[in-house]
Parts: sequence; C-alpha cells; structure tokens
Amino acid sequence: MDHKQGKYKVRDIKLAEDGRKKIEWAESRMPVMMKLRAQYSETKPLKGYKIAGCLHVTKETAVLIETLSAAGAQVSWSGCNPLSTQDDIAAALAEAGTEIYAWHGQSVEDFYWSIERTLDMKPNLTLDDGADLIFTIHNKHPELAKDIIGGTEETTTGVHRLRAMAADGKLLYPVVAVNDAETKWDFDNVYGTGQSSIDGILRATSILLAGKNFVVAGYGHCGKGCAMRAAGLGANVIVTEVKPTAALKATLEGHTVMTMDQAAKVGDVFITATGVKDVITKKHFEKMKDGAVVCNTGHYDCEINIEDLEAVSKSRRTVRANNEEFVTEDGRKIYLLAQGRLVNLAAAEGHPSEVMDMSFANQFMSQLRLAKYDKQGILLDPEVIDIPVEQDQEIAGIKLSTMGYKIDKLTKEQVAYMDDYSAGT
Ligand code: 3DD
Repeated sequence: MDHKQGKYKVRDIKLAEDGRKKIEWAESRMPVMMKLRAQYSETKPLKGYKIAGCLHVTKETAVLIETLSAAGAQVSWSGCNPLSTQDDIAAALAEAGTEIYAWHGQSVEDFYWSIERTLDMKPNLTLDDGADLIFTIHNKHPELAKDIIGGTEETTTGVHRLRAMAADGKLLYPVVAVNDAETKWDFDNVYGTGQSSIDGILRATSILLAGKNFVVAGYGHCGKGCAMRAAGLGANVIVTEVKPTAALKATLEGHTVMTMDQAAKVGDVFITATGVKDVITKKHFEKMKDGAVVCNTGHYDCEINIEDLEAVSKSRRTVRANNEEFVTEDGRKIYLLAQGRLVNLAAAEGHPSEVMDMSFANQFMSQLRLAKYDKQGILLDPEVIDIPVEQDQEIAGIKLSTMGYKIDKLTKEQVAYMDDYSAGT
C-alpha cells in the first residue's frame, strides 16, 4: 500500500501509467465532459470550493474528478464500494495530484477510514453514490454540515433513502438527486447496467448465455437493461417482481414472469436488481439447480443472503476471479459472483464511458449550480432537489451533436397549436 499522509493512500502508485492510459481512453469517449472541462477550466467557477467525493473509482470517475479540479475545486476522494476501486486508476489520480484514499478489496474498516480522510479538509460540497458519505456526516460529524452548501447523489437507492431522511426532517443540507435526471436514469441505469452487468458475469464465468434461463429480480430501469441485454444474447429471461405494473411491462417485452420460489427451480443465472434485501434466501438456494450462478447488480450487497448460502453449504472456495463455488450439503454447486456485491463494477469496469458521460455531466453541472447559488447568497432548504428539465435537454443535445446527429425544431405555429385548446380535429 502506498500512503502519503494527507495526500493519498492507494494500493500501488506504480500502476499509475496503466491507469493514465485508461483515463485517456475514457476521455476520448466522454465528449460532453471534455466540452464542460474546456468550458470551465479558464473561469474556474469552483475555485475556493472543497468537494468530498465518495463514488466508484473507475476511469470514468477519474474524468469527473479531474474535470472538477480543472474547474478550480479542491477534491478529496474515496470509493463507494470496497470492491469497485480500480487500483491503476487510483494510482494515476494520486500521481496527478488528486487527494484519494481508495484501493480494491478494502475491509469495511478501511472503507469508512477512507471516507473519514476525505472529511479532514472540511468540505463545503459533497458528491455521493449510495449516500455513505452523507450518512457518515449526519451520523458521526453533524458539526460539519453547517459549512456544507449542498451535495449530489448518484444512485437510485441513495436518492430513495435521502428522500426518506428529508421527509423525516433529518436532512441537514440540500442534496441534488442526480440519479433522477432523465439523462442519467434512462441511460446509465438501463443501457449502462444492462451491458456492464453482462460484462461482469461473463468475465467471472465465461459461460454461454444463449439458451440459459436468466432470472432477473426487479424490473426497474436496471433490471430492464439486464433483461434486454441477456435476451439479446439468446437467454430465456425470467423476471421476478413485487410491482404489478413492472411485471406487466416485462411480459409485454416477451419475458416470462414468475415468483422467485418458482424461478429458483429453473434458473441457470440469477441477478438481483431490486434495491431490497433478502431477495434470494435459503429456501431459494435449497431449490437451485447444480451449477447455478448467482449475482447482484444493486448498489448494496444485501439482496443475496450470503449467510443463508453458507448455512446450506459444506464448502466455499474461490474457483476464479470474483467467482466462489459453494457446495451444498446434498452436493449441488452454486456459484456466487463478486461476494454478492455489484457485479458490474466488482467483476468488470462498470458502465461504458459513453453513458457515464451524461451521468457525470449531471454531477458536474449540479456541483456548479450549488456553488453558483452559494455565490449569489441563495440558501437552499435541506431537501432533495431535482435536476432542472432544461439541464437534461442541454446534456442530451450536446451528446447528440458530438455523435453527429441533428434533430428538428418546433415552429412557432406548432408551439402555438399545442397550446391552442380551441383547435379541434
Ligand atoms: N457506476 C456504474 N458504472 C460506473 C462507472 N464506470 N464509473 C463510475 C460509477 C459507475 C455506478 C453508476 O451506475 C451510478 O449511477 C449508480 O450506482 O447508479
């Protein structure tokens, strides 16, 4: 471990060169972020602001971090999952001067130690994915909140919890729900999760998906993406749900719908994407076929009950990277990927740069907006704030133009017609 007190703690600073090449790869596929970096690296609107970040350390996050720094911010960073940090990326960031505390395979103690280090600089902005940083401030350092202008939250589960906190009047500062931006939720969660989860499963198993019974628990944006991409590879997709409308959508997409009790008997691959705990438990493991593969793509590792899997097993061993074989008492082999943590980031590299480009443009523009309000002396209530709809269209418009697409524009007459309630058929 390479540790420079007050500057960084990463696994191996010598990995920096490899990491830098990957960051350059991401930069070439994140045109919206690079346009924003060029736009703000002169004026430096974030000068004087200190951002504590807690988000998966990937090549795409490195582009976000270095764009925030280019815009003038002082940044201190930790990963938001003990298994998702890419060590070469962390090394490249550290070598280039980013204050970062992150390495792959952290213990839970290391994980929270790293978050604590990012608070040493007493941030006035926070940037989260899963709200662990915000919760640490609220639960252990509430005195810091008075100097925090606001924060941003990247993921569905995090936003859900922060909305619950705000409803209870417990939120100490305003937080922007980046996840709920259309240019994040409808792209990152669907197309990003869909591709990167399959990527993680294939890197950890190299199994053929065609013809396999691929069980997706949860048909929200993430589950929909996983189902779509598994079907694209020829799998027979089975969806389990608790929400009738979501289950209905799955059937109309051509997927089979059943309960997890039924799916446990026939599934070859299981992926959870619900945001809820105990989706796959003992009674399901007891029914599973020999050779079943089980993984999760939700933010937290609570969806697969691993204690239950251990309880029905007589042995547990790692058979390949991110792939553990559990042999049950009656001799069946069940394979757990990435210790039940998010398989797309723990066993692969997370979503492709092209979709993270828009998610992180929302992060960057939301941080800018919070700093702008601060400069204008606008005090925001401690609530969860939605992204302005214009921001979505602006980001999508930039993305389209970087892809070489042009679209039509409504004429004045068409706009007038749409509002004209006297116009009949
Ligand atoms: N997430 C997925 N891929 C990622 C990547 N390449 N870099 C950073 C974070 C990444 C997590 C996001 O999907 C986040 O939006 C979430 O957790 O919802």
